[in-house]
Parts: sequence; C-alpha cells; structure tokens
Amino acid sequence: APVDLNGVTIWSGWLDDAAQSAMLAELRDVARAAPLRQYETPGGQKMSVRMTAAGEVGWVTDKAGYRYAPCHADGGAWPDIPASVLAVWRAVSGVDRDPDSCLVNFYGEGAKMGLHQDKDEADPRWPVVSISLGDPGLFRVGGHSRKDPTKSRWLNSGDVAVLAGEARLAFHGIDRIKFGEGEVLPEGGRINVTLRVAQ
Ligand code: MD3
Ligand code: FE
Repeated sequence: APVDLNGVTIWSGWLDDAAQSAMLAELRDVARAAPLRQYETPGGQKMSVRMTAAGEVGWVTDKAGYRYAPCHADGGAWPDIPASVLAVWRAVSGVDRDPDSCLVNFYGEGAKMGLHQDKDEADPRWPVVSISLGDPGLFRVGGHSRKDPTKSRWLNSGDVAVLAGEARLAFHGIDRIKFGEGEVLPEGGRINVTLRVAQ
C-alpha cells in the first residue's frame, strides 16, 4: 500500500531491480541523444542538478526564463519518452491521457533542489508522476505557501510518487542525497524522472 506524505502518494519499491536496470538503459539513451546540462536560473544561479528531457517538450531555463521548449540546446528535438517510463505513468497516474514531457534530473555528489512549486505547466490539474533511481534522496514536501510546515521522507531507487490534487501545487524539494549508497548506479548519484502534461 502507498504512503501519504502531505498528499503525495509514494509507492515504495514500485520497480524491482530488473525493471530499474531496464529503465536506466533507456535513460542512458535519452542522455546520449540530449546531453545532461547544468542550467542557470533566470537569476544567474547555476543549478547543482544536471537535467535533460524526453517527449514533445522539455523544461529549459536561461536568462529569458523558465519554459517548456520543443528543442534542446543542441537544436534537435527531444528523444521519445522511454517505453518503460511511459508504462509507469499509465499504471499510476489515474488519467487516460499520456504525458508530453519527461524530465530527467541527475544528482551528483552534493546536488540538491531547493523548495519550489511546479507551475510552468499549462494546466496544473494534470498529475505529475516521479520515479527515483540510484542513491537515496531526502524529499521534502509542504503546502501551497512556502511557510507551510513540511514533511520529509527518503526516496529510494524504484520508488514512484504521484503528485495529484492539492499536492500538485505543493512546495517540494530534495535536501540532500546519500551519494554512493545506492546499488543501481555504479558511478553513484541519483536520477529522478518526472512525467508531465506540460502543454
Ligand atoms: C510535488 N524533482 O522535477 S521528485 C522536479 O527528486 C522535482 O528531482 C524532485 O521537484 C527530484 O520538479 C522531486 C518528487 C516530485 C516531483 C514533482 C512534484 C514532487 C512533486 C510536483 C508537485 C508536487
Ligand atoms: Fe518540482
């Protein structure tokens, strides 16, 4: 049965070891087609997480602002959303529309993601589905105001989270990772894949 963390539904161990390895292989292909990048926020801050994407649109940021874009920095279209990733969305999202965007976040040693809301999607009534692979990450989620109290939980390799309803616009972030403690990525690090209906 899933765990509820401030309205976020977490399915611990949704993917077994074989499913994680298969997904990882598909994600390596995504990163080969659209290389991971360390973005700078519109404010000029270099983010510690490296990112890429798959699907019709991918999330990018630069001095012009945050947005979903149909091409990556090298000018090409984003690769297709891997089949193994799409299968998770179809199993847990609870909606009958497929996502048009799949964001891939890579956390190396010391990487983290500050508390934020996901508000760049056209219609936030669609859920977001998140898949964690590799090293554990300390996930924090609060409410609709930055000041609301938060709850924390480690997301482990193979965990799947569904962000729907009220929780969809909750402030959330990753405080830290346990670099090198996972068994799925031999080189260490954490991968988080999020599926969205962005446009
Ligand atoms: C709660 N990713 O990609 S995953 C993001 O682990 C993001 O890389 C984090 O925040 C990561 O935007 C957290 C869990 C998650 C993802 C999306 C959410 C939680 C969410 C959207 C709304 C509320
Ligand atoms: Fe987010």
